[in-house]
Amino acid sequence: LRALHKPLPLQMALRLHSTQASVACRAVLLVAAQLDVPLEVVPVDLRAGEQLTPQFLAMNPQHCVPTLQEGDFILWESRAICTYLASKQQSALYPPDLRQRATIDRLLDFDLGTLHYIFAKTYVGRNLKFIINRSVIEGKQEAPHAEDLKKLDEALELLEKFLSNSTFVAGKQLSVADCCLVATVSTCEAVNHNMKKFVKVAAWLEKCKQTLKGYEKYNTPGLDMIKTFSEMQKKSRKNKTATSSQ
Ligand SMILES: N[C@@H](CCC(=O)N[C@@H](CS)C(=O)NCC(=O)O)C(=O)O
Repeated sequence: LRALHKPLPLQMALRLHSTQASVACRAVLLVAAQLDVPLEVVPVDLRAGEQLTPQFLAMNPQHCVPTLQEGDFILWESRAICTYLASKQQSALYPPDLRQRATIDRLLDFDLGTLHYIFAKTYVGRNLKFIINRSVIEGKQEAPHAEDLKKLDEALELLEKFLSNSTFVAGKQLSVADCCLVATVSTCEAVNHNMKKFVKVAAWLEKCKQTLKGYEKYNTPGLDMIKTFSEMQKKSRKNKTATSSQ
């Protein structure tokens, strides 16, 4: 069992197949930056379908980014990549203490299954086909549904509660869960979701923006792309409403 906790040498190059606008890719890049682990980023153009090429599918049949490549070891699912990198480095971002780990896992699962899930359903599309879904680019995206907006607020309200007496999402220490949730919550902000009532969330996000290494480099450019998509969608919906009422 002890061997499980031995740090593995980071000899092999770590390659990350990634797309800048992706929440999941930004989370991994933020974790790698906190760990000072160099990643060779291989950009994947999802709109051009680069994730559907035979080579990509041979590596990852689920055809998604981020995908980590370390020699012949391939790993996808951003949160699994984050915990793998932090464990490999024996980092306090994912400490060995079982209860601390379990708490961090709870927050990672909350992000995957609750917060990010409802964010994507609300703002990306009810069919959850991100970016490659041309309707996003062509502005054919439906406006957010009221019931989804309500569920997103409920998820943010839960995060507000989790932060009520803790500095970071899983306690006093920064963890991989903060990096993942920062990527999601900053994207809620980028699409102009009304965040005003979530005071603790706003304060935590601001603290993370100020303190996370590489925040500007790894999160901001993707957020800027999301802002542009979101504005395009809103404009196109407005134009459509104006045309149909003429
Ligand atoms: N749960 C996965 C989500 C991965 C995912 O859906 N990635 C999207 C971009 S955000 C993607 O690669 N879509 C392309 C496709 O599915 O073909 C994670 O956290 O890594």
